[in-house]
Amino acid sequence: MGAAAAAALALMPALAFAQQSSAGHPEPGQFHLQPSVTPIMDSIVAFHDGILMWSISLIVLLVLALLVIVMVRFNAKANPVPARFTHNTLVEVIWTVVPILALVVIAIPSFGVLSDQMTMPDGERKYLGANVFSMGEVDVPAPALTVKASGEQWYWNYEYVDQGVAFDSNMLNEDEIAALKPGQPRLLAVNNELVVPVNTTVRMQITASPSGVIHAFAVPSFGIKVDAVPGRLNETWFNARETGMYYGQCSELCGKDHAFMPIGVRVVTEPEFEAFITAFEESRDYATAVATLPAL
Ligand SMILES: [Cu+2]
Repeated sequence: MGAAAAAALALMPALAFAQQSSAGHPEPGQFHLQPSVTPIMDSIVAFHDGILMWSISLIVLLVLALLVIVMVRFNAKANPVPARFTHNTLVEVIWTVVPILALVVIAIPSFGVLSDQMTMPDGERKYLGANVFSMGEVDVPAPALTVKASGEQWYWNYEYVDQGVAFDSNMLNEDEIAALKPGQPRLLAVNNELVVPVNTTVRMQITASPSGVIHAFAVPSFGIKVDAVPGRLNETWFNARETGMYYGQCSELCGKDHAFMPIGVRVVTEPEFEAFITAFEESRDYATAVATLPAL
């Protein structure tokens, strides 16, 4: 009892911290989704916290209640002579139709969110945002930047397509983090972050090296996860409303270093991004360009 209370107390600060934090990476003790900074992730959080949690909670309670009734009323002691019937049409219709209705209710907002994720904004289409039962009320501007992410073995290569500049992004080991970027999360920090502007729609083109394997590009705070397939260009988009560092990981079992090819996206202000991309275009050197940004 004492040990359980001590364990609960030990966990509480971690839970409280995880709840307040807006860090774009997982926290010890966290058990909710990572904080959202895009309209798509708003939809995913609303879908999860709303219809999905209510559905599964009610279903669990219903099944639990049925089990308790069966155990109390129909055990051998309480009910020594069981009924012999094997069919009941009404009950069979109910237990077929009710799950179908439950699936339909879940499917409607789910397909809406999926369609939002897969449809590139054109400046006119409305998105669901945090209200997955709206028929669309969130404005999203058309993409102003195109980035191609290519899954390599085992790191990511990013190309600013219209600017014609590219760079590799590799994971930092613990010694490198301590030396170069102290405080950044283990197994997520990278040497070269993908730099994008805040409040700007970014078109992400996702592929993998032609001689390579399938990876997947995923950033939880943005609500994006797209397969990176050799010879195929998949597309998705995001529009981040807060500056900061956001981390993701390869999300397709791709080989020996699958766990060690994290994705680091740094969202900066628009003037900072202008300075960065101008320096990148002129120097064609990532290190020179990133030197224009404030230290992380
Ligand atoms: Cu991979």
